[in-house]
Amino acid sequence: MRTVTASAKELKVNSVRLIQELEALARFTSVEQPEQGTAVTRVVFSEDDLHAREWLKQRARDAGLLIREDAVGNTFFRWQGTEPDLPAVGTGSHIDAIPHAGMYDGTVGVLGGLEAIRALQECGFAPRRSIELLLFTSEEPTRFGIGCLGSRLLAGALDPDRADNLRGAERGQESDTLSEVRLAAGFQGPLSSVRLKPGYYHAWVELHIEQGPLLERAEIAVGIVNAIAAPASYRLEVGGLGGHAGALLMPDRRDALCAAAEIVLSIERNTKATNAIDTVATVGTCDVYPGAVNSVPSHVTLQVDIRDIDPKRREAVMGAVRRDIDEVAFSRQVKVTETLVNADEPAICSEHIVAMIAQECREHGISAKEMVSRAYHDSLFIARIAPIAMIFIPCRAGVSHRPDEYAAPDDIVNGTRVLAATLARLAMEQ
Ligand code: HGY
Ligand code: MN
Ligand code: MN
Repeated sequence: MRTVTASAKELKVNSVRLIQELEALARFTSVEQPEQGTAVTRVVFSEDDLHAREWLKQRARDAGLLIREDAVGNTFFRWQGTEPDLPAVGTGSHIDAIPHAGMYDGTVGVLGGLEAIRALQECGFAPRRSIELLLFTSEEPTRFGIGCLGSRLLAGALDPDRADNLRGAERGQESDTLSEVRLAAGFQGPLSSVRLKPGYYHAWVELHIEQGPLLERAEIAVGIVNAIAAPASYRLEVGGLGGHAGALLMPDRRDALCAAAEIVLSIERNTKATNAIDTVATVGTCDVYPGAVNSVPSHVTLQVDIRDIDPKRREAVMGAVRRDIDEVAFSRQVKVTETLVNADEPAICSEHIVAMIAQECREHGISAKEMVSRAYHDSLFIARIAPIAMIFIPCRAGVSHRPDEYAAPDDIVNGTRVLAATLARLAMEQ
C-alpha cells in the first residue's frame, strides 16, 4: 500500500462516473424542465433533498466511507486514515438548490470530493490523516432565510436556539420551524451538539463552480480562491395603508409598494455610488400584501442581499440607504422596519493551502490564477475553525442560479484532480 503523496501522474479521475453521478443527482428534483439546460429546485429537507441524500449515502457506502449525520443533517463521509486520531482533512459542499437553479452549484464540490477520494483509493494512496467529505445542510437561504445554516452551526457562528426557531421563509404563509422540519426529517438531538471542536479539521478545501465569468474570459482552468466576500442580508417591512384601487384618491394614498420601489432603487443607487466592483446588492424577493390587482398595497416585505469584500464599505451603503428610507417614510407616510438576518465578515484563505493548490496546478500543467469569491460558500464559516482554500472551475458565461448553468466535463475533471492531489498532500502533513 502506497503511503507517499499521490503523484499527479497516477491520479485517474473517472470522468464518466463523475458526470453520470452529476446527471443522476440533478434528477432529484420535481421542477418542470425547460427546453434548454437542466433546472433543479431542491429545497433543504424537501422530499427531493432527502431522496438525494439517501442516494449519496449509498454512493459513499460503496466507496467504503464511514457515515455520520449531525443534528441538523450535516453529513460526514470519512475515509479513515492510517492515523485516525489526527485532525482530518476536509472537503465538501452542498446539494440544496434554490428554485429554478442549475445542476452544478454545490454538487460539483460534493461529487467532485467523492470522486477525488475514490481516485486516491484507486491509485493505492493511503492517507495518514483521514479525509472527510462533508455535505452541508441548507447552504441556500431559500427555506429558512439565512445562508450557510449548517456550516454556521458547525463553526459556532449561529445561536442554536435562534436556528431551531427559524421559521421557513416561504413567504406569505406561517411555515414550520427548523426544529419541526429537521425532527420530521429524522435529525434528532440538540443543535448545540453540531458545533465542531477547534482543530477538528487540519485543513479544508472546497471545489465549486466560479458562478462568475472571469475564468472563462481569461481562458484559465482553475481559480484559486484567496478570499470570500462578506455577505449581509436584511428583511425590510414597508407598512402603508391599503384601500380600493378605484375609490382611494391619489392624494390620500400611502402605497407600500411605491415606497418599496423607491427603497429598491435607493439600494441600487447607493451600491453603484461606491464605484467599487466588489460591492453588490440585490433585492431578490418582494412580497406584496394583499396582492390583488384592484387593491392598493398596504404591506410589502423585501429581502435584501448585500455583499462586499470590505464589510465597512458594505455598512456604509446600508447607512446611506437608511437615510433614504427615513425620507421615503416621511414623504409617503409609511412605516419601515429593518430586520438584520446576517452580517458576516469576509474569509481570508490560508496562504499555505493556496500555494499548495498553485503548485499542484503547475505540476498538472493546469492554468490557474488567484481570485476572490463574490459568492458565499460554506467555506466562509469553516474558515473560522480551520485553514481553508477553495478551487474554482469555470462556468459558461459565468451563469449560475439558472437552469442554463453549465460546467464542462474537462473543467470538472481538472478541478477534481487538483482537489485530489491537494487533499493527498494535506493528508500526509505532520
Ligand atoms: O448566494 C450565494 O452566494 C450562494 O450561491 N448561496
Ligand atoms: Mn448557490
Ligand atoms: Mn454554492
